[in-house]
Amino acid sequence: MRGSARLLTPLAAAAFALFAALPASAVPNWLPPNVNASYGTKVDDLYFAIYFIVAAFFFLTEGLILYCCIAFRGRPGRKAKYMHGSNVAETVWTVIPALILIGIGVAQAGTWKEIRMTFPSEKDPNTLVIQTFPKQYEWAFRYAGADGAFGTADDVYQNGIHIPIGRKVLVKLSSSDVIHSFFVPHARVKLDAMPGMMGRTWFTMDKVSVWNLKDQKMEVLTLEEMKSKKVAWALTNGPSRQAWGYKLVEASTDAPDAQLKKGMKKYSYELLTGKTNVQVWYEGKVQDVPAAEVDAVFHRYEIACAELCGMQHFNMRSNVFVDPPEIYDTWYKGVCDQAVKTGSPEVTTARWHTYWDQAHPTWNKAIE
Ligand SMILES: [Cu+2]
Repeated sequence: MRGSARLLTPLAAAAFALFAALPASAVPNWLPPNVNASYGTKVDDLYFAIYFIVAAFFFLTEGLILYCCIAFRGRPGRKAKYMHGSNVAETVWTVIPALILIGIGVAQAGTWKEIRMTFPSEKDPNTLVIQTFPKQYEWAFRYAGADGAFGTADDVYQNGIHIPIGRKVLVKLSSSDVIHSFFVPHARVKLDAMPGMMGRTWFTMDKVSVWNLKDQKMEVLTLEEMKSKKVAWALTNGPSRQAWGYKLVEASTDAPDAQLKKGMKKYSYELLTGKTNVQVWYEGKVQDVPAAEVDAVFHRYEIACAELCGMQHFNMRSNVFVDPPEIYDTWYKGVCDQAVKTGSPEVTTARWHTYWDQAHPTWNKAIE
């Protein structure tokens, strides 16, 4: 046993050092920036608390296995002993995990209640209600339109969403085929879309996503931080933008990692040919500036499907654009006017009418 103890000490020290080194070097890059102002921090805090508990026990148990493999390995003259088990050991390794589980259960109860059991009232004019009705393999969204009611002729149908910065967004979702899952990593929001059931989730996003043209990277900015930047629009930003200056060039989702590592960019924004001046959002209003002065382009947050829903699941993505309030209002008025003027194509609306409006009319009613 003396030899074993000599082995155990450096092993335990190495395991502990590895574990202790992890948070400093790896944690900051693991998660995308958290822009959910309502409860995002609480989600991350719980995530890391559980992560560290699991990681500590991982190193403890794997370390013990490794130790036993080496310390009790077969040697000439050493005989295996048979034992019937130990009631003390069984009790200890049952009670400790049970207590930890209960502890986590108690610690998360308040956050669970806040996120999953309390919802912003739909009757509050400050709550933005958006419905989503995904299918294999695309996201489909619906806004109430000018009359404020769902299931009416002026509803606005979109493939991606715009939301005003800082406003509470309530998403009502279902599915018309298999189970999908509405996932906005930056907002720490995830909820399954179940056929035949309507689920609700909500969040607030308090930062705008922009693509920094100089550094070629995504940045998240508060309205205050945005004031000193000249931010232009890109083609990807929705049909009602008239001031497009750039177009988004995106590497295909199946581009090999090697190619991306060799300098191929996941995203880049190119100035549209023939553009010398572009419209930007600067100092709180829309202005016209030479393209050379532009700092950044309005960029998207990703919506992903987090449920393995079929062969093209990996491709089932969409966008959230978080807009300054004035920009959102202009966008929303634009799409509402368009919905009244031209209506939405039958191919888009038929599925909603049959499987949402007619099958479940109560889903369109505002919940207090
Ligand atoms: Cu899906």
